Amino acid sequence: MNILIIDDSALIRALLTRTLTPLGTVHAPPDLHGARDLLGFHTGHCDLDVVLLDLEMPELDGLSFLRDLRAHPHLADLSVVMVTSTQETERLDDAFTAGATDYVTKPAHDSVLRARTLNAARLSRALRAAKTRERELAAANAQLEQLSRTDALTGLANRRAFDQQYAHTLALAQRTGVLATLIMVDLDHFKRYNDTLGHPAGDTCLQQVARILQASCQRRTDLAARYGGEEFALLLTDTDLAGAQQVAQRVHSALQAAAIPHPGHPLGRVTVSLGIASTAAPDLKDAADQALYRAKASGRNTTAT
Ligand code: GH3
Ligand code: MG
Ligand code: MG
Ligand code: MG
Ligand code: MG
Repeated sequence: MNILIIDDSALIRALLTRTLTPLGTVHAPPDLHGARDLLGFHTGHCDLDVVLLDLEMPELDGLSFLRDLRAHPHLADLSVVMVTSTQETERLDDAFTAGATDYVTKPAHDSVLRARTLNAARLSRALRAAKTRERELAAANAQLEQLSRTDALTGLANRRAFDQQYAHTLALAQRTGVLATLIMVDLDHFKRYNDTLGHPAGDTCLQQVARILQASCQRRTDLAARYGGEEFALLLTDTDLAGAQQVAQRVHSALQAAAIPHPGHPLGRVTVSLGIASTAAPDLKDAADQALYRAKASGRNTTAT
């Protein structure tokens, strides 16, 4: 346990130190500079569990020092026990208002002083532990939330995340008239890819294609998602048909450059078919599916609208 004693009297510092040393490490700096350093006024870091603070000090009153201390967010949960003489007790109202945890009157019984100090330190530690747990829980929840929206194989947004964004985008388009465009992407002859190279190779191929799709969506408002199986969806907010055509062309070009070998494909490499629809269509998803079907029917490795 780490205890800080702040008192202008060297004699009191020595007496308190002697009494409290059985509890842990006692720091009793001779001036307030030393106290501020141990409290981390400048660094924002503090290892103390409890402070014993003299109410009456000539340089800076204990009450003012307490207010300074409480103004530092990292010290919000640090217990401060006021050390007062009996005739100062009417000032305790102010001390508690300023954030004092407890008080002892001078001269204090050793056992009372130790018990009060120990309890105050335990309170600091309990509050600190609760905050840490709270932070860890929040981080774990954020991680879970992220996982629940992510496709495990490709790292893209999953179907669930897509459905949410799709509903939001459509609602926004209807309310504000902002144009949204959906591109459905399907790998060509992918069953043959698995059949000739094996399912694990197929998985790797899906990861490669996912990276290309992600890279082809350059705006922060674009969403590249794995819709299911070997089918992907690119949801482009505030994008017209011409903009979507650009994205589609980027996808075809990047796949051509990547030249992922596909032995069962007439072109010998992995290609995709794309279907584009914009919010002018009555049902965006159906319209994009129909466009994709036309792209497949017209020979694959192409884009239809
Ligand atoms: P088309 O050009 O008409 O789209 O033909 P296709 O073979 O790509 O279409 P089909 O729907 O017949 O087959 C899709 C294939 O995608 C079959 C399935 O095994 C494969 N597939 C779907 N999900 C995964 C996956 O997660 N990993 C792997 N390796 N393959 C997958
Ligand atoms: Mg004093
Ligand atoms: Mg199919
Ligand atoms: Mg396919
Ligand atoms: Mg398919």
